[in-house]
Amino acid sequence: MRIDVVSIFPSYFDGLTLSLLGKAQDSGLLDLAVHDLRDWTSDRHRTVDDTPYGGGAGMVMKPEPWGLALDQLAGSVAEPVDGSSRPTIVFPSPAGEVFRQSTARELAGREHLIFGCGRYEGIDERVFEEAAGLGEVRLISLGDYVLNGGEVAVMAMVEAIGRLIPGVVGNPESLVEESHEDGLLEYPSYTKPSVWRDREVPPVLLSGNHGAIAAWRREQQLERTRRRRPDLLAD
Ligand code: 6GU
Repeated sequence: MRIDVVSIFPSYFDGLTLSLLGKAQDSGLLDLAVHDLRDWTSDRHRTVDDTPYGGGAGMVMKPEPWGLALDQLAGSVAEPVDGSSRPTIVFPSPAGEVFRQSTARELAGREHLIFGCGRYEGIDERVFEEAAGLGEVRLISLGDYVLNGGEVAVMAMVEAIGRLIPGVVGNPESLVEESHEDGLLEYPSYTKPSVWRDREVPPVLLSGNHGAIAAWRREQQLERTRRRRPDLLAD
């Protein structure tokens, strides 16, 4: 899978070379490139923002550098004649659809993702219209709170998507048992010692009875989900 990220703070993404996603890049499962939006400016100050038409607080990202960046990156991956590999272009935005495990799964199936990180009050709206001519455009939010820019949101999305690429997580079974994969929160985990500071591991886990263990874990998943995230059970 190819992922391009465009940002005015490319060094935010240095962390993605660590751990599992770093290995995925080394082994060629993930081809991740981070780009500085200012590379597509042509003025001496490498300007990426300007004041909003109609007035108001803050600055808006200018369309020209975004247009050039997306033109170049959308055309950067060899494409079959049927156009089936048009990129999916994701703009992180608190005004977008909420990012879920199902969103990560869907995007992990794409050949080419481009993430465009906005800052300030956002990107000139015409950039989204223009991008729709280059690929499938998605505005995606991490949740109902405000970040200073899209970078941290994109890091979260790339990590959630990247680990779903086949081969990135060593033991695929560990993916199946996680929170949200079956719509429920994960069951609690314990390891040795069986007694720690007078706290005992639930005896069923030491019983060797696999049926009883599976039933207990399911019960724990349901109980936790009811208590912490009743909204998940309503869905
Ligand atoms: Cl994707 N971007 C920003 N700037 N703030 C957010 C967000 C995204 N998701 C939640 N808050």
